[in-house]
Amino acid sequence: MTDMRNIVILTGAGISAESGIDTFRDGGGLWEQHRVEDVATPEAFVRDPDLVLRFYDQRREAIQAKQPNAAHEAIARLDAEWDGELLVVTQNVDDLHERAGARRVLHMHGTHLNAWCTACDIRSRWTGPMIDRPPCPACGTPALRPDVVWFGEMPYEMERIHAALRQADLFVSIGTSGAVYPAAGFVQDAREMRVRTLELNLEASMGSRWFHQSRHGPATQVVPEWVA
Ligand code: BJW
Repeated sequence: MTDMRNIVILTGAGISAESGIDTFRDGGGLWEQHRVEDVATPEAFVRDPDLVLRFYDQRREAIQAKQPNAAHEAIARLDAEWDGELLVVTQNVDDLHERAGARRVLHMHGTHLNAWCTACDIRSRWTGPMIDRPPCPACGTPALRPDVVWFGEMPYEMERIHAALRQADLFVSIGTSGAVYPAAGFVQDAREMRVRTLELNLEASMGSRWFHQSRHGPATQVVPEWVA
């Protein structure tokens, strides 16, 4: 990495898999237990809010019991030591990057630690359940939803992500299937901007062919090896 100064790292569910958090599309993953249209779209929330809130309450509780793994720790180390620009763009709603100590983290699909009030549009820290329709801490209306990005909604901070990609020398994608846009398109965006690209994933992903280089293996192995 000697000739690299500015790095953008994209992470997906695979980086948290070895912490015991289910991925979405692997065998036994979340979408085998729930149809995506039933739990991860705004239409689903209108149709059956109890089902959606229960799904996210369970995941929020499960995530809080998990710990960062060696891959999160390696990225946190890199973040602390890297004096060039670095941005970790995570699709994950868990906070394992932050709990490992990473500082430069952007949650493009939101975070399980926030509630978003659909009445007053204020986001607030929220670690408890939402199924009992608690009032919004800002306006008092019982209209909270998880502050996560569902299909058909605009991911967060796209301008900041593209600005970081434009400045980048290296784009690294870790533990994501390349099935969900716009994140799946970042590698092509990076290539168009002549940014070097590297994929670290358990196995070949839908996007593998776009990367200059791919290294396959569990994140707890390949990420610390790459950072070292
Ligand atoms: C390991 C490992 C180990 C395992 N070590 N690796 C056609 C029709 C309809 C819509 C579209 C369409 N074409 C495109 C779209 C848009 C749509 C989309 O992409 N759909 C696709 C399904 C085709 N995208 C959107 O709607 C997005 N918004 C958007 O585009 O806005 C534009 C817009 C314009 C104008 C008006 C309005 C909007 C929003 C996408 C939101 C995604 N949300 C979710 C849920 C978030 C909340 C939650 O967590 O519940 O985000 S879905 C889910 O998928 C979650 C993830 O962040 C995301 C990506 O999943 P990820 O991380 O890649 O996980 P997996 O399971 O897929 O892969 C895991 C990988 O890890 C695998 O490769 C394993 O091999 C690997 N792995 N163990 C290393 N130990």
